[in-house]
Amino acid sequence: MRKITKVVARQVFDSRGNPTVEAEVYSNNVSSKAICPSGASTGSLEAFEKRDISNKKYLGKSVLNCVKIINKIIAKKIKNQNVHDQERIDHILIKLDGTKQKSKIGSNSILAVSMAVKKLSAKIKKIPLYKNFIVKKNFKLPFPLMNIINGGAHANNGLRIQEFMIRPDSAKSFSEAIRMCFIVINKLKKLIINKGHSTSVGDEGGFAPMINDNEKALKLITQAIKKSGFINGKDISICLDVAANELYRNNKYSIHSKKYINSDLTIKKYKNLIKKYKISSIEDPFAENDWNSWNELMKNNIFNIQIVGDDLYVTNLERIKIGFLNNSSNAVLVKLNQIGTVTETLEVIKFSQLIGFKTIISHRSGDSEDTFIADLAVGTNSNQIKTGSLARSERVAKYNQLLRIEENLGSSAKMNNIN
Ligand code: 2PG
Ligand code: MG
Repeated sequence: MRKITKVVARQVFDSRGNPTVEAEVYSNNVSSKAICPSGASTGSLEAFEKRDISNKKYLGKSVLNCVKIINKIIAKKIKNQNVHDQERIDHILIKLDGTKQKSKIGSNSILAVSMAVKKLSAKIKKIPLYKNFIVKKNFKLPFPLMNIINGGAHANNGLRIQEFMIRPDSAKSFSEAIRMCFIVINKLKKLIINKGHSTSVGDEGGFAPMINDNEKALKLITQAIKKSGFINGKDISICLDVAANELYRNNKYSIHSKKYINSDLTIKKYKNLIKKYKISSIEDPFAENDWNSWNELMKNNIFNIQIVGDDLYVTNLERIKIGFLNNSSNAVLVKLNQIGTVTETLEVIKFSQLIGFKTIISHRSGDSEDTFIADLAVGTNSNQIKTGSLARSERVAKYNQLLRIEENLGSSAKMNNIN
């Protein structure tokens, strides 16, 4: 047993330049710190992110109340607790809040502390963080879902689909996976320049060229894969995050163009895209409460692609149970701050793996230098990790951490299964 002796918090900034919470947990003279990320396209049932909306000094975005809550309330509550008893500490935090969506003290106050505790426990045990989760041996590296073109709420280019990603399916090692993505990104950059577009990047580091047609983006990516000497659908496959919550109105969707169409037609158009561009994964193809359309797509999943629930599940066990019974998806996106504690996140991962869902650990569009999710992906044998492009240091930091983990594992390092 090692006791927590001190907890301090401060306001720092995320990759979009917005204030966020950093917590630092101490056991005597050893300490660890963690930073809470923040989303832009959020599910309505996500844990609540507390901000000082009436404090105009930071345009209502500061988190100074969270800092106060951690320093004055949480610190007292978890002082003297055993740093290795993550579940107990997380339950103290959950109880302290007492609301369903952690709206009283804020999921951002809670999560920053929860993650810092996990890190401190690993530090005290003198083990790498990835060894302090569920898996104890035969660690596997996740496949990167690398976001190379940004649209939707993550860029202002008019692209309707939020994330166009590539997954290096034939990679035999994590470093090879990154190399393959690196090549495609470089070829894509040239193609974008040749078309006269800007190569500036969006929130997650993917290019954000001023094209407003999904198929134009898909064509560019297909060409880049070909120019790289890879086969689309075999070496590299294209994956999408539609973030359909943002494109839903009166039971209709405006995913494929500005026009709103019903979900049957939307599914038909999805099927065409899947076939034409060999798409192997679609996240949030429908809105968070449109369970019927999710089920229709699964029933029509003739190419057996990965269907991922993000805003649908919001990393919430109860929602995943509904999705399982409803045959809504075959994979789940896992975001710590959607639920708010490390313990609840691990419960979601364990249950999802038990029912045969693929688990994909994810960053948020507002993220930081904190690399916690890289270790979490390996420590839970999650199949994939979604953490942006090979650009913007907050994204690259996670890939770099995974390269270090691969090196640390040495010859025992294996890639996870893609199917
Ligand atoms: C998503 C995420 C991360 P945000 O929709 O999957 O890519 O975006 O953090 O804005 O919700
Ligand atoms: Mg998403």
